[in-house]
Amino acid sequence: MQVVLAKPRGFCAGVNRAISIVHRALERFTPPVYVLHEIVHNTHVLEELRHRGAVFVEELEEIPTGAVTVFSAHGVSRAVAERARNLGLRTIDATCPLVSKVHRRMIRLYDQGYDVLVIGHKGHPEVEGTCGQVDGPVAVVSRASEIDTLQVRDPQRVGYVTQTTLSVDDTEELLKALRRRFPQISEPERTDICYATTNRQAAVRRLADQVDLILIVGSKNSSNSNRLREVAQLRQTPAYLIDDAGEIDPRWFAGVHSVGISAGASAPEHLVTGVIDWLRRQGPVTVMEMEGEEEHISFCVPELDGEPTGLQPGR
Ligand code: 0CH
Ligand code: SF4
Repeated sequence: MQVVLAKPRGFCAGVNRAISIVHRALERFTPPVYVLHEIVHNTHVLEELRHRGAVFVEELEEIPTGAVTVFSAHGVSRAVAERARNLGLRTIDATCPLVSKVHRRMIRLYDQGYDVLVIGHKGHPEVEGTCGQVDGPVAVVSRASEIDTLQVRDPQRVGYVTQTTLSVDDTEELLKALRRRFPQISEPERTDICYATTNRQAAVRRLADQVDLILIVGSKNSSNSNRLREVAQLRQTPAYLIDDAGEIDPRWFAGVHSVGISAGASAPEHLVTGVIDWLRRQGPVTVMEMEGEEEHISFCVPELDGEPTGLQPGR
């Protein structure tokens, strides 16, 4: 079996930073450290952090007053940040700086009187956090078919922001439809889909042309990991999203001579190694990494040596 590893794959700068913030909070403050929502959408990351004293909750009301509370990489609404303050929580913001950048643009457009559309998956925490940067109602657009029926105050003053982990191809199609309906729409210089999402999808697109089967390592609720699986499937290459090697079904490999492996932005590299080890146990394999984009982006991790000061939403 020939194994080809996608490049780039796995952890992005925002995920590295968010996980490091939880580690640092656990070192600086007495555990438990609470995290509102999964810090990133990966079951293995959560398991490891739980083991060290992190407690993941979905509601602020589950957190005792005064407890150190980290907001996840996906970001939170202003209302959530304010409620946390009112509940006396000591908050630390692990929102990816690229998501915060989207928040700032959302606020700017809204303050300038635009109707802002949020392009993304309804109910996803990042989309909820982005919508919740402004007070007024915000329309979330998930597919092009929703565009015709959108109600706006002034078609000349419409803007949009997007979720950072969308499908590059689907979004381009959706934006074409949006530009047809609102030719004056205010656009960012480039979409808010981040570098990591773009690079990982491009790598899987190329990988899909080289191999018989693709395995994407990532959790089922990870939006960007699901998009990677779809990219492969759109190229007619069978692809499966797996949390780890334990989810591999040997029947997938009938007639397969080459397998590509990638990992979502929230999936640790040791899980990819685990998949390669599983393949080695089935028979001889050669492993190579494809040529691809070198990523040099990293975000600094706050020191956390003072008292957690809380989040100034959208600033
Ligand atoms: O892909 P999603 O947004 O579901 O999140 P993840 O799997 O936790 O990956 C990190 C992205 C965080 C926000 O952009
Ligand atoms: Fe940030 Fe992009 Fe990673 Fe999301 S996927 S955490 S926006 S770098």
